[in-house]
Amino acid sequence: MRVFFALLCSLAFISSALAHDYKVGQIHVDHPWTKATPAGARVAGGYMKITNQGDQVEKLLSAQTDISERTEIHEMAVVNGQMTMREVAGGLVIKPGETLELKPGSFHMMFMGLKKNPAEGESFKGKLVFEKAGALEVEYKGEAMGQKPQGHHH
Ligand SMILES: [Cu+2]
Repeated sequence: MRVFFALLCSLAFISSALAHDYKVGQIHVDHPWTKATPAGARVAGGYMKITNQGDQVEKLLSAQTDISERTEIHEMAVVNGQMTMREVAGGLVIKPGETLELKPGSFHMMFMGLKKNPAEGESFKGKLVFEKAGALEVEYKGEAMGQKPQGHHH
């Protein structure tokens, strides 16, 4: 029985070490991550889940990281029948009670002018700035490269 509990405790410890989430004001940010990119890549995408637990509209105004010269907040849009991405104008809106997932093929962060290529298993620091909640320091985790390269039409 004792062994069983010890095992349970260590499993709980491992899963809490893997999950990472952050909170500022009424904003909850879950699991910021990036897809590992090959050496030489100039851009990388950043993803996470943002939940607005408040009763007012919140906006993600800007973001930055230690590994990029600048970071843009992008959305996907169809232009002339082709899927392209563009910068979100005026900040990314998160409605009260909404969980917005930044993920490949949808809203995402774009790390531009990479100073370092994020590798699988590595993490790096970043900062998110919300209109009402203010600044939040987060850590992005590098996860395995996907099978197909991301389409970039900048
Ligand atoms: Cu993009």
